[in-house]
Amino acid sequence: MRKKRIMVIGPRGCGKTTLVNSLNDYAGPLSKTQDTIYGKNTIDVPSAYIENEWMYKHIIALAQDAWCVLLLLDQSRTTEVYSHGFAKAIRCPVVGVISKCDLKEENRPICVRQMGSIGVDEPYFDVSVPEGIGIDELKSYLLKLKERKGLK
Ligand SMILES: Nc1nc2c(ncn2[C@@H]2O[C@H](COP(=O)(O)OP(=O)(O)OP(=O)(O)O)[C@@H](O)[C@H]2O)c(=O)[nH]1
Ligand SMILES: [Mg+2]
Repeated sequence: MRKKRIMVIGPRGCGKTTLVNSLNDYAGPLSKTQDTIYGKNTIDVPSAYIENEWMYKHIIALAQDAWCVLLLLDQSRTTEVYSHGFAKAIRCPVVGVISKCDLKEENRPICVRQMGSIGVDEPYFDVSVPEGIGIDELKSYLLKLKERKGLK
């Protein structure tokens, strides 16, 4: 069986590749991600897949290669991009990540509300990779989740 990975989805520029690099212990340059990138532990999904509802089927298909999905919301920019209940269409666990938590703290309640409407259950992880916030908590949660799924 193909190795399962952590799939990362989210709106344009929300910090997917930054988070993916951290989950792969990789420090490299960033540029807009146009294609789906399979990393050591991760699948970095282009934002176009969630910005266009007709592309949702690609996310559902890619999720077959994932043991969990990190669904990102950008705390610095709260335009709604996911459709209502979207997370419920994904069969592996969906973990809510509020990225850029170092910016616009006043937007946190909006992000929490959006997570609920997308169908993501708590806990939500507030993360800022550049500021080193929340990443250790997220990693240890994922490790436990993986163990619980009998994957480790
Ligand atoms: N302040 C702040 N900036 C961040 C954070 N995470 C990422 N960034 C910055 O946001 C910009 C976009 O980050 P990326 O990781 O390329 O975002 P992405 O979601 O992969 O972008 P696309 O592939 O274009 O959709 C970069 O300039 C990052 O340095 C964060 O937590 N806080
Ligand atoms: Mg990217």
